[in-house]
Amino acid sequence: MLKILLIEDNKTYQKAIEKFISKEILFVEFKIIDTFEKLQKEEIELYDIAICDYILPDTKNDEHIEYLLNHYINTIVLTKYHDDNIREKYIDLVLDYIYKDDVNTFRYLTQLVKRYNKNKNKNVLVVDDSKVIRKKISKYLKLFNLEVLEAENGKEAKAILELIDNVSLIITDIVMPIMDGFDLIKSIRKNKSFEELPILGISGLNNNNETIKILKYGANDLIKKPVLKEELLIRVGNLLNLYDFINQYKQKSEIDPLTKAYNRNILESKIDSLFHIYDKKAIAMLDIDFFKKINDTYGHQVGDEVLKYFANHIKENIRKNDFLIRYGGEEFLVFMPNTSKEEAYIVLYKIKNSLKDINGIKFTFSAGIADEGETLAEMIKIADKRLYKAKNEGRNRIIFK
Ligand code: GH3
Ligand code: MG
Ligand code: MG
Repeated sequence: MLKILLIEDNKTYQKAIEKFISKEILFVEFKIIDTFEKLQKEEIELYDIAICDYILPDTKNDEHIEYLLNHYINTIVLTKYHDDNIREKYIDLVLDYIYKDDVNTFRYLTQLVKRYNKNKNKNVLVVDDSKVIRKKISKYLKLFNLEVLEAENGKEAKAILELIDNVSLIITDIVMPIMDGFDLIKSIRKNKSFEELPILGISGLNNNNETIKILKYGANDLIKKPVLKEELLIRVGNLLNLYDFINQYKQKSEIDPLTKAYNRNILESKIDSLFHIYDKKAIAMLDIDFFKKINDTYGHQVGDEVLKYFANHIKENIRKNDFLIRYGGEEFLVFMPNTSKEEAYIVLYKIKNSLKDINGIKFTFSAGIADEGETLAEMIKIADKRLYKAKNEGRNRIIFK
């Protein structure tokens, strides 16, 4: 739940802001107040973020903004004044400074708050040999609700990436000792698991030819030094939005909508690389017996119910680290890391013996298990052969030899 403290005396603005933001964020709660006096009675630490008008009926200057900042709440200032001095004074301290112009104000504010909310627990890796610049960028990112990891050069950055698997963005300087930004970007892009990881290059280079190389080597975007806070946060927001979108899309494309098991796409995108990480692993292929008859007798919809039940039943009996994949119509593959075929047999035996009737329909399955094979394709082939053997020997059995 995102808790917003909205300090605004204009009723129209109050309503519009609440309406715009509530439309985009599902779990959001507003507390709306309209004077500095009321603000001083609030328990500010209860809120995640403050959106604050620059002028309130009971303030002379900007004492209410000072007050918010002294209470360490991330604050967005709204103002009618396009005043450079005010902006200069606050821009480094508040999350953002937004002019009240037209409806675009609400759109921008909503996008900002939405991004802020999604940034929670997201890691950004900041790579720069200058501690001063690292601290400056970190400060801005933390205002934006992001977690920050720091590295002094490309080599350190790579070590962190190997250790921490949920980095959402890399911001990297180019000229650094030991390993520079060019080599870091190239080496990240070489690694398949970081294919989509967004990279923002920061260039202090004067040479355009060199600067543009940052993008050619695979950075997604680029800013020039000195780093301007608003530019940084807007570009960071755009990159994170894109990354979220790709991940959501990817996730959807890897899940079978009927059974919620993974589909075959995950074999190539994930299982293949896991296969080479684990020394010991097993693959089981399970296929429902005479499934066509179930469809023919009871109809396709009932067949679907049987499939859903079967997938669910398998899922309930395998470990968290195992992967259930719908390999074909009524054929499922289970990838089991750190498991021998004998151990896999025990799991499948349990699945077989605890299988229940569904809508009064009795059914069985046949399975083949393998832990031999140098490649994923080879191991699948061996398991599949054994499944075929199980079918030929009369079905309703599990074969691992
Ligand atoms: P066997 O014991 O040899 O495996 O026989 P079987 O009838 O199970 O195998 P077969 O491959 O002949 O038939 C599989 C059937 O599964 C045919 C197909 O229409 C059905 N099927 C595939 N996908 C779905 C689905 O998503 N829903 C339903 N209801 N049926 C499906
Ligand atoms: Mg079948
Ligand atoms: Mg089949």
